[in-house]
Amino acid sequence: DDGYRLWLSYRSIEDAAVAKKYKAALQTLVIETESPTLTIAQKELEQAVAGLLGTKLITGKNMGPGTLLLGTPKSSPLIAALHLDATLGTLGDEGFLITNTSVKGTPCIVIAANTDVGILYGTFHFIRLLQTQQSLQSLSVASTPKIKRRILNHWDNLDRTVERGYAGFSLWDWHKLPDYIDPRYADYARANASIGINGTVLTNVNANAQILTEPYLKKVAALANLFRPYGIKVYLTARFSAPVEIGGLPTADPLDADVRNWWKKKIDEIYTYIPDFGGFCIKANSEGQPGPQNYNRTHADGANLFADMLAPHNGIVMWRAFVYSNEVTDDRAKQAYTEFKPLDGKFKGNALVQVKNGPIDFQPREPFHPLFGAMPNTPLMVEFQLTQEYLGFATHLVYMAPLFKECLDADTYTKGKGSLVSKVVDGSLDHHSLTAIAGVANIGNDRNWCGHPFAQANWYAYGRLAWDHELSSEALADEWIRMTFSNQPAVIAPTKAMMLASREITVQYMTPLGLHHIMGYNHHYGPGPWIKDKPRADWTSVYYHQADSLGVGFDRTASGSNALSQYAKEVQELYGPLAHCPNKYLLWFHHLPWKYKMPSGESLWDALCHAYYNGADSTAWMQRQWNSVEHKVDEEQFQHVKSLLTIQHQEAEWWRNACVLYFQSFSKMPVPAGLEKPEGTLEYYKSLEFPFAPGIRPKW
Ligand code: BDP
Repeated sequence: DDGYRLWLSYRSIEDAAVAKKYKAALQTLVIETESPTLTIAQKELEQAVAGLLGTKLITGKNMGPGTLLLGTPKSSPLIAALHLDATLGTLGDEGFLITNTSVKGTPCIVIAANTDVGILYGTFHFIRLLQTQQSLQSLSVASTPKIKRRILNHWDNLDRTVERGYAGFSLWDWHKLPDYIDPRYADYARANASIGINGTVLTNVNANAQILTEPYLKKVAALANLFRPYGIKVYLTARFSAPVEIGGLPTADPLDADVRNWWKKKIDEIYTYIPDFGGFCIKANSEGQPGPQNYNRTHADGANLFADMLAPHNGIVMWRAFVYSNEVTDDRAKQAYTEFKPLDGKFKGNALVQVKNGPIDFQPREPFHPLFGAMPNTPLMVEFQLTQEYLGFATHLVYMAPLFKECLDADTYTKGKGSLVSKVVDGSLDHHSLTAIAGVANIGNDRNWCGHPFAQANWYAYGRLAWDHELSSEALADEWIRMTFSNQPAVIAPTKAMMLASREITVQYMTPLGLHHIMGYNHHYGPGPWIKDKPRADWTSVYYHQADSLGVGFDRTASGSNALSQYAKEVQELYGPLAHCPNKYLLWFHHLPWKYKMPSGESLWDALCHAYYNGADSTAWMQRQWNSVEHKVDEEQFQHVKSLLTIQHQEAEWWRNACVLYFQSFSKMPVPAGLEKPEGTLEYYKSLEFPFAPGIRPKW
């Protein structure tokens, strides 16, 4: 198994008793009407039954023994006769119902919804029940997504390189589109539909205006046509200066009449090719990208230009809040809030502000972004990064559901206790009906899509959480393991334990106790706490850890940058007083002496060392967990993961040694008793800097 089939591998069910029951229940598929979406559902069920049970599902219009009945009340008289309206009425456009019932005296399983796409989601849910070997008795599933737009952001360039992509080149073969439709596009769409993802931004946030030209729009339309029956809308990134670059105008000022007219025409044109085009995701005035501030206009002026032109077509604009400025010397963690908070209420109704989970940049651990809850009059969406830019690329095994959940479950307290980030994002806290979530894709044209076999779990968990953020990391790991590898308890238990611990372990060996942004320069791979003297202070590591002979950490309390003041009072109380601040955010909010006494009684220095050693040692534990499943999972997958875990273990020691030696050069304190001294010298680790990552792997 090369991993191509993802979690939809449909391996044959070994448990004979389960298979027997399933075979009896799944002989006939009844679909009374045809549509492209229903045909996809039909084919998927046929494929699943063939793979899981080795039998053929007969599709037709007549009920028989072992029938699965699919339909909407509108398209299926049999479904209409079941009078499911009360339940269906609460399920919206995408929700579904799965239940056991009987039709004209024949017992059957029904998947019903208000739309064909709802049926498709219900179908994938039903297949998941089979893959995870759930009982088909007393089925009663009614499910509807909590967030409306569940989107992947591809940072894919038109030359097929992928910014921060570690799984090959872009899936989008722009050169051969629109005439050649790679069969892989359909598999991409299937995978997304199976977890409820309903939108994809095809292009990099660092945008190229060429995508908005006619030849490219025809290519985009071909993808949109293919994705449509899977319930997936296509979105693009818009380069703010496009009116100048491809429109020949002297300015891109969002209030200039010619500029507005240019965008209006361009957007109208897009809708002639793609009538259900989703809209734009825009990065402006950030890291050198052009934006409204080039013309002394605000982010709201910029976003509203697009919102105005997209509104007649029901399109939306997702305006990113990832901004930090060269000229501003204030703490980078504060800048998005400083710029956006005053604009609350100034955005048009079809504009959302897209906010990264934390205030800096997708670090192994960050507290939630202070904008969540702070802009009640603006729909905010959260942006997670599935591609592991700061988490060891596609080489380290890091199951990210706990990271997503940590943010979603965080309490902003902006409307009292229980004002969770998830409630800001799903619109329930501030009563927004336009809701969205974005995940920066970890997908490329590697045969196994994501590079690391376990990176698929992050795509999976992201989609499932976008649908229902109340699902637990554990439940999602459980499902994914069963669907991807095996239903055997001897596989599930160690694999799940390894997955669930992996993010915390990674934090320990990379950035424990609230440290952040101390990785290699530019490529962001490997340790680089010594990085300094770069074009911007906030591109260095020393800016973030502030280590000196006295102590370490970024003081973000009132005695420092006071970034803490951007949070609600209750949050300030949690992280401000040292007595309350949890270890995980200690050095994020505080600069502390090396001898500071931790709650455990040990010194900060000792605690830091212990964290690094625990983290690195735990990667050996991960190896042991995985070794225990040998011969119980596919051999090719086993060997692949095993090799990557060996690299991860070596690199965890690399992180540990480099960071301990570096911080020791300030603390001047010994590595605590019982821990072996790091091998090599600090100079050696510094010499491992390389321009492209991953480069030479350290050997000691
Ligand atoms: C940073 C990446 C950079 C992205 C930027 C963004 O290093 O490549 O362009 O985020 O999100 O994490 O715009």
